[in-house]
Amino acid sequence: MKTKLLRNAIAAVLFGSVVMGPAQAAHPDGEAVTYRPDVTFTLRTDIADGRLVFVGDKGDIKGQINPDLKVEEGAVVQINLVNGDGAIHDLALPEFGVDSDNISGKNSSTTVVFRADKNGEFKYICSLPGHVAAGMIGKIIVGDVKPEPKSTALDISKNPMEVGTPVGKRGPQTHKVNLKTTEVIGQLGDGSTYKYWTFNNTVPGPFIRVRVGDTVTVDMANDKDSSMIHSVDFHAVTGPGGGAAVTQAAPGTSKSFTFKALNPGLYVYHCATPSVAQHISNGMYGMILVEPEGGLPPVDREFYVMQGELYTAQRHGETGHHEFSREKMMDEKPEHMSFNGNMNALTKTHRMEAKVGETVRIFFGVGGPNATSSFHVIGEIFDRVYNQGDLISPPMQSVQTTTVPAGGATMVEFKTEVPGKYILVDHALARVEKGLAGLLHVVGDENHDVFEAHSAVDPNH
Ligand SMILES: [Cu+2]
Repeated sequence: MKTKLLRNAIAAVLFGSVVMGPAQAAHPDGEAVTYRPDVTFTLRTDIADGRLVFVGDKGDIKGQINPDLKVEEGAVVQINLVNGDGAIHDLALPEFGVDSDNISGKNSSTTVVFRADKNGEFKYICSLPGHVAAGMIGKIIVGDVKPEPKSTALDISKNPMEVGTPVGKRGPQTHKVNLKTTEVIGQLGDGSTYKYWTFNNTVPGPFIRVRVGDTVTVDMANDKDSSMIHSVDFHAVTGPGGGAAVTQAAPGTSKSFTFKALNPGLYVYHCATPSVAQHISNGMYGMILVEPEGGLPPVDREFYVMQGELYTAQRHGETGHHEFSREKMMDEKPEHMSFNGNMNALTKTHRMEAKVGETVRIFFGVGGPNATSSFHVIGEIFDRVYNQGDLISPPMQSVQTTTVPAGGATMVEFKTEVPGKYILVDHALARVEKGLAGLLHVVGDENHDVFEAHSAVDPNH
């Protein structure tokens, strides 16, 4: 039974009980849980002063013994339990009907998810005989929680609606692209910051849109307040370093070059100054679209979305300033993953919206520097995938998930049929818990021919 509850809880996190239903089995009286928890805690079992205890493992409760867990009423709460002492333990919240699997090996772990659907103080315990008496009991306090202070740092997140102007039927032209490289303290999540390195103060940098045959002059200025040399390598450029060989600019200096866009396609650009992986991770990437002759077919909505990773000494979810960790980068173990620069970019800050019946196009790229994305929109099927950003070959059709390599891109299109919230993810879904999610809100009339709910659709989903 416990195994079943755990499996249901995980399924609830990944898929939402709107789809999966069984999450309700874990708490028959409660509301369904949603795809992403509102708040996550990690507790580690330990022995302290001769007692068995839970110790906060991350974030604001780090190091506290049997910490108070404070959550808002109605929040979907995830608690991860890590076995720190090697004895058999579990995690139970009897007032919410929650009881995890038993875990016994040192560093084994389990997870429970539930909705804190009533106000008040409740207990969390280890339900093994004698363990409460030995000290494994703490409080969860539901209600009246002050929201995390909003960071006042610069919002570096890129607005996904800033996609430039379609080229249409015009002939070749010349363009000037101005890029300014900066190093700025930006908002990472609620109450946390990071020193981003950017093109034009956003992550990703500007979406550049030209036509095949166009001649483009890139003027790149490195801010005088920078501490690093920066540069730019366009994957759309045929020439030394994609431009990086002629744009290594010291702080306060500028570099320039001109190229002809020979191949249509959707291309990544990025800084290419050592350590290149660090410059990219810190935010120095963007995309350039080279439209084919005659332009792309018109659609109703276009969005610009890029995936990236941050490697920090501090753990994901901690408040305060986060600092780069070279060690974690070399191990390819990111703490944070995001669409469009930070944790809130496409879930809270920028609202991507389409109406039922509209055609949506997403220009999707991976800055990386390291992870390949399994790009997927939950509840939608890509009608067309311009695989690898290839705009010449006929697109793939009716695709669920498409792989996008680091330093690569794809263009996907689909028609919306049913209103709701559609979640953009990398289907390597552990990454959702590192911040990698975006929402597409589809508004309009129900379409019961295509989808009919037989229970209430969770408004938070
Ligand atoms: Cu750089």
